[in-house]
Amino acid sequence: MPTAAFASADAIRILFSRAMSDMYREEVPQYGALLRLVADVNEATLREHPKLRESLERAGEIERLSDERHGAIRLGTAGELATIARLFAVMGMHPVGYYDLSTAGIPVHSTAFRPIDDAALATNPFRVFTSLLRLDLVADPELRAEAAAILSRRSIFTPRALELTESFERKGGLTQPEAESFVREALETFRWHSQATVDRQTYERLAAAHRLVADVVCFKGPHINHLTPRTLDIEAVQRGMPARGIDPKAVIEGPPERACPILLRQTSFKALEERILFVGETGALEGRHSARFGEIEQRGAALTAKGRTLYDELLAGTRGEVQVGAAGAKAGDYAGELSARFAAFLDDATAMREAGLAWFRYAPTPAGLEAAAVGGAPDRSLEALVAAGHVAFDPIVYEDFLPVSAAGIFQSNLGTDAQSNAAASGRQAAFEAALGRPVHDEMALYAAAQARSIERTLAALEPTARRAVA
Ligand code: OOG
Ligand code: NI
Repeated sequence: MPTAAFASADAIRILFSRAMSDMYREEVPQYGALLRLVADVNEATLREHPKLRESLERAGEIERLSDERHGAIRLGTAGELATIARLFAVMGMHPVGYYDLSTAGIPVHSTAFRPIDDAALATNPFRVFTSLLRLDLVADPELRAEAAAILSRRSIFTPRALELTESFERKGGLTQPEAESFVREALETFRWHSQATVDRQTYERLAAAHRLVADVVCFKGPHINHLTPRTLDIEAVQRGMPARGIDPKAVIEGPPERACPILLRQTSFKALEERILFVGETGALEGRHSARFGEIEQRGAALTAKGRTLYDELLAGTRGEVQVGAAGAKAGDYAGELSARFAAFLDDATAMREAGLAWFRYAPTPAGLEAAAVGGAPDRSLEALVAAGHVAFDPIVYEDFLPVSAAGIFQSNLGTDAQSNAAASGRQAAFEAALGRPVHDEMALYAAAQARSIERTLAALEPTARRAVA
């Protein structure tokens, strides 16, 4: 049983997300420049769009916005995945969703660790997109065995981080000093190490199989490879990047610009060329590795299964028609085609709600509460209350990721913007076996959030007199 003596999971997550941001700003100075640009754009957007500000305020999104970010790591073994799940659990982050990147020719599968309940999300929605290398997709059996052997020799967690995680599991929490120590120790797993754990030939053989294989296998740990702030206007940030010395990738991933944003739009700046040192070499001979990059995102409405199917169809149609080439060739055609196709996706919250395309969070309006105080509306079904103006609704923010977008982000940072639609198949069962538990189904989480808000709203609009009697 958690007691008052324990730091809350939310508090630990806030500490960790800030510590991670500070570390990354030191490691990648451009990240600091990006944070400043995003803060400027968000401020201007809120000033110019009072309606947006109101809706974000109603949803409790304003407070979390400046602290909101996601990161990504790539792990090498099932054991690493199972253990990181335990560390994230200390911070109230749980695996949600399964992402199969192999369909885009990337040898990983992934989940997102994030908070899942409304209050935790509102407090701080820190997410980590976590991938597990699929060595089964390395064709050469000898190289596969060699990679597995190298990975089996590393330990990516500090002994103290493991000890504190065990203590959390045993006692149900960490005291404040333990929590602070946990954050410092857990951070070590995400740190960049410029010293490779292998010699140059090994690195090159692994990189030849796939650059991602080298990135995962040749280092001491799963360095955080980006941290992504959330912007309210991704077009403005994309346009503003060059003036601040940041070189963005060619196309914004995800849906096109809309009046009512849906899901997730993302863009990134190119990976840094890092100087690395191989085993057996001195500083005189340096290697080069690109691992870390910058990304921004704009979040919109979480879609229902019906909305998501339509999104997937429209996106696939666009990508079938225009394929963006290396170095962003045809990026303009792609954006045009995307907008044209998405004309078929209703762009208005009321219409999207009526068509069942998105999830919504309902709340009583002041008029509704007044009416309840004097006996309530005659018809208290949700739809009647919405029609009477007694209930307002706002889209529920999408808290997850998109596999096609993620593939685009991976690819642009492996040195190409060329889109790829290659195929292999996912192995969710194997992933969950490695994780040691099933991932949460994101659709079920959104459906539950909507249902809870309806329940609360209807309860709040019960006529006051009747509530007093009951
Ligand atoms: C993860 C890329 C995916 C996103 O925002 O979709 C991602 C990686 O490169 O490891 O972070
Ligand atoms: Ni990302």
